[in-house]
Amino acid sequence: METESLIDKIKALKRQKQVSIFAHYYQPIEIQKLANYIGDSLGLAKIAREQKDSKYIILAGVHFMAETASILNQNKVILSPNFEAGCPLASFIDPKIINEFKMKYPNSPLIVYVNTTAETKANSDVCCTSSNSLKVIENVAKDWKTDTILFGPDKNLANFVRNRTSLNIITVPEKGNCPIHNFLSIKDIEREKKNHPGASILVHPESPLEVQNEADFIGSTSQMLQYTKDNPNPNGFIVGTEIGLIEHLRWKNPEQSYYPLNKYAICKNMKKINLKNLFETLDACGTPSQSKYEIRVSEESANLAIVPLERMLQYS
Ligand code: CIZ
Repeated sequence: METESLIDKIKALKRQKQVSIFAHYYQPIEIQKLANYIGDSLGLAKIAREQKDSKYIILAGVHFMAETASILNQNKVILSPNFEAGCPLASFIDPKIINEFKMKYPNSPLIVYVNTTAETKANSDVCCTSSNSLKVIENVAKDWKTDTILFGPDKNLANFVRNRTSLNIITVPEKGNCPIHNFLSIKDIEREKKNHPGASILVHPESPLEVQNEADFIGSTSQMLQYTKDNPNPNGFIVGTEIGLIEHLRWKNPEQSYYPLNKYAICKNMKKINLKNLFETLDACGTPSQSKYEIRVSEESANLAIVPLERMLQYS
């Protein structure tokens, strides 16, 4: 099918079947443009909760995002256009690894990043995102009355918080990382600074510490977006995160200039959602084929995983 006709069909089906499309900032721009809501995983999960009029929610993002939305909205049908859209960072931690660290540090709470499976969340104490990691960690230390905190699986996000608190943060496991952000380097910073003199440098806290240290601003996708609005720069912005956010910025705030810190920072998994599988998911809504796209978290896991997620929502 031609792209234009696929887009028209998606728009028509969305209206006809009362479906809301939620897209992450890292989604291909043509998917973002079809979404009812665009945001980070926390923002999308929160909006999903407040949604009253949609029968179905299609979550265009990687698997853990759809799972999180489903755990927080157990009475809603959450659909994913492609179950193969995984997150390599989430694979760095699992209940077995958690158990090893819990045996060593039995009295220390475990905070896990939202980029984790439902099983991992179910075995943790509190969850966090890159928007609220610092706030969550400080509140957990206070409430658990401890200065030793287990934190995983992203070693770079752990370094980001470690540099901003006096707490003893143990990374679980030691070397977890997002390959897209972890490969950003000082060389990228040097090259892009030369190419775009005077541009502000924004980087994601999943980037290596030496890259974070060169930034004018370190923040999550939604925080970077806000920063570009609050701090306009006629010389533009060098943006150190997945390319989807740069496409979003160019679309929504075209009066400013945005340059990728590295043009190869593309998450293959995020791009596994496309017009074709989005159309197929919409087409299946309300038919027996719907089950092929439905996110199902076991009741047991969902009831355990909702606890760290709810704690995070209270803290942030
Ligand atoms: O929380 C999210 O959605 C992720 C994974 C990154 C971000 O900064 O938005």
